[in-house]
Parts: sequence; C-alpha cells; structure tokens
Amino acid sequence: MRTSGERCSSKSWITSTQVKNNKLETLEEANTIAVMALDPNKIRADFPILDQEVNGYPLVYLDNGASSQKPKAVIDTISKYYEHEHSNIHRGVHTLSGKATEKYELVRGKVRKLINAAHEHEIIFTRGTTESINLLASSLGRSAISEGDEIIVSELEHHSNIVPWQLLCEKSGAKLKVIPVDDNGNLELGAYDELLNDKTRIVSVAHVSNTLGTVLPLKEIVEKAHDQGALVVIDGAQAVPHMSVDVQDLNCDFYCFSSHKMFGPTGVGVLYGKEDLLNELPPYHGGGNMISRVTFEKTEYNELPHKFEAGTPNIAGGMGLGAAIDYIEALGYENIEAYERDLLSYALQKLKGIEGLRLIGEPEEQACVISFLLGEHHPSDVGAILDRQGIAVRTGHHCTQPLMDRYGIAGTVRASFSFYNTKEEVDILVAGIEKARSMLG
Ligand code: 7TS
Repeated sequence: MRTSGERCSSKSWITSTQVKNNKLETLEEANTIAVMALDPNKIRADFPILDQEVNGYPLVYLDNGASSQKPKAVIDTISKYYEHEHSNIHRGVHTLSGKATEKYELVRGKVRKLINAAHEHEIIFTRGTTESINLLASSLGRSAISEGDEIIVSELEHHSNIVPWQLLCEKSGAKLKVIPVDDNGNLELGAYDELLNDKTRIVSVAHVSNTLGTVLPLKEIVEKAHDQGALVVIDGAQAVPHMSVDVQDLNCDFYCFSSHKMFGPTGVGVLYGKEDLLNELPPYHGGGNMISRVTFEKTEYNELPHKFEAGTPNIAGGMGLGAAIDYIEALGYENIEAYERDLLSYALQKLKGIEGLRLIGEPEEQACVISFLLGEHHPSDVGAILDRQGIAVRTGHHCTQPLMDRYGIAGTVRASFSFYNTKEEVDILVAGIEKARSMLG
C-alpha cells in the first residue's frame, strides 16, 4: 500500500490541527497524527456543501457511490483556473496556453502516481468511466474481436460495464459470458474457471461493486485470464475513492475510473492502459489533437496519450481532478482505508440490530457500501422517509439490474459512505430507518 503525506502542509485539515495544537510544530508530527487517525470533523470543514440543512435537518450525505462531494480546494482550483489561467491547451504558442498545457499535463503525472502506472502516456483522459469502457469496447472491437470470440463480465457489474460489451457482441458475433455471484455477493470463482477458455479475449470486471460493496479478488482474476491469453479491463469507479490502487501490482491491462466519485469534478475520467496495448489499439474519436498529419488520402495519428484524446478536453475538470488527487494523497489512503473499515463495521453492526432489516450481500471483503431492504417495504418508500429527515441515500437498481434479478428483487436502499461521514451519521441513519419502519408499519 502506498501513501503520501508530503503535501499535508497545504491542506486545511492538517493546518488547523497545527494551529490549534501548539505542541505540533513540525509537519512530521502532524503526519504522525494523520497516520494514527483521520478526524472527519476537521475534514468536513473542507466540504462546504455538507454544512447545510435539508428538509429542516442537518444533511447526512450517504450517496457517495453515485457521486462524492468536493473539497474547497477542488472548487477553488476550478475558479482560479477560469479567473486567471484559462486557454486552450496543446495548441497556441502564447504564454497562457503554454501555462495551461503545462498544468494540465502535470495532472496526468499525478494520476500516474496515484495508480502507480509505469508511464504518464499510459493515462488517457476521458469523460468518465462510461466513456473509458466504451472507448475500449470500440477500439478492441475493431482490432481484437471477431465472431466466436468470448467476453467475460460478472453478474454484479454496473450497466456501464455490460452494455458496451453487448453492443460489441451484437456487432462482431462474439459471445458474452457471465461469472455468477453467490448469495453473499462474492464471485463464484469456480464458475469463472469453467468459463475461461482459449476463445476468451476480454475479461472485464469491477474492482468494487457499486451495489454490494464487494471487493473482487482481482489478482487471481487477472492471472487466470492472462493464462488464457485474455486481456483484463477493470472498472475501478468505486475503488479509487476508497482504496489505494496499483495497476502494475494488479497487472491488469486497462483500468477505468471517474473523477466525480473521487472528490473531483464531473465530466472527466481516466483510462489507464499498458503502453504496448494502447499503441496497438486504433483510435476512438477522430478530430483535432489526435492526429500528427492529415491529408485527404491518409491521416497519421498522434502518439500516446493524444491518439485517444480528440478535441478540446475538459481542461478545468482536469485541473479539479489534480486538486482532488492532492487532497486524497494528503489524507493518505492508509488513513482513509483504516477509517472507513472502522466506520463500515460500526454501520454493519448497527444496521443488523434493526428488526426486519435484511442486508443484501455480505461479501468476504467489502468497501464502505451497504445495500439493504426493510421488511417488504419498497426501497423508494424507505428512501423518501429518510430524505424527509435530511438523509440522502440511493434507492432502486443502482444500474445493476442483472444483479437485482439474481437476488429476485427490484431494488435496494443503498448507503454509501466516505471518509467525511461519521459514526454519529450512522446513528442518525439507524434512527431514520427505525422511524421509517414505524411509519410504514
Ligand atoms: N462503474 C461503476 C462500478 C459505477 O459505480 C458507475 C457509476 C459507473 C461505472 C459509471 O460511472 P460514470 O461516472 O461514467 O457515470 N455508479 C453510480 C451509482 O452507483 N450510482 O449512480 C452512479
């Protein structure tokens, strides 16, 4: 596990620790405190949106799986960019454009470091996880897939990691195979072994389930796929906000995630791919920036990463993503993971104490995401009563309809936590559910 505390000095939560406690004189001391414990109350002060009332109650935001909130550092970075720094990038000779280009490219380096990719040019900026997976399905579809080939996904995938592969199968005549999930929400790895064969070209699975919180045993999945000569795509949308990711250690071929779920802005995301594979793949969108020479007879493509980045990107979004990465690294994944582990076990223990509450999935390894049903009540009725108490959860199928079919249910109530959530908020959730139970009868 990699952590970084070296940027702590610029973070208000640690700065305020230093100011409030005169004994803390050096950054090293402040870092030690950070490693020992992450204080959500200090962190919450960095997220202005959390400090408000909804329906007359203090907001309890437990819909981080859909999108996380943004620290002031991210918001300020975007404002500053538009107030002082905006220009198009990779184009003009003028100073402002040069500076914007330099700063945007620095973010690519931050992403590389965050997921420990070998090279900066293995980081492709996209609009989000959905676009990253569609890019792969399109480019792999035109270069590596033909009739009779097989693509494996799992039963717990988000629609974003199902439909692009189905579209590819429709077009190419390839077959989609599905790794089943057991009652607890774990993948049935024995069945995976049986699905794999020399026709398998791609295995595309989530790192963390957005509905059940299951953390998938990726190393085993990757190794077995590689033994059959298949490529492995990881949908990391729900992992990066919670845990340290090392793409070289995982040895996956591609890894996708979204900025807006990891405290950055919407409309920007990442596709990581191994250099040699990205070099082999044909481009996705055509347009400016992705070319080196255009004639009507033939176009030559730009080198990585630009080959996959046609048109003007979400520059401000990229800057905001850079600030989000700085923020995460200042907290340190080790601290985030330890804090969320504790919060998850507290929440599970409290929720299990509620009469009539049924957890959907109790996976062996779980991120801070919990799905449940309350008696026979419709999830949206429970969600609406919680909302009236200022508690934001998501209800429904969570874009995982096949997984809902697997459990024979239409949807769940989902509480998805982040490092700024507290045990007090878990208690408020529990009281809110008890109230829903008594109101719904
Ligand atoms: N993959 C997973 C595992 C996800 O959870 C999501 C979004 C996506 C892909 C798509 O990400 P996007 O940023 O491209 O939209 N998940 C959810 C969710 O659980 N609730 O709302 C969106």
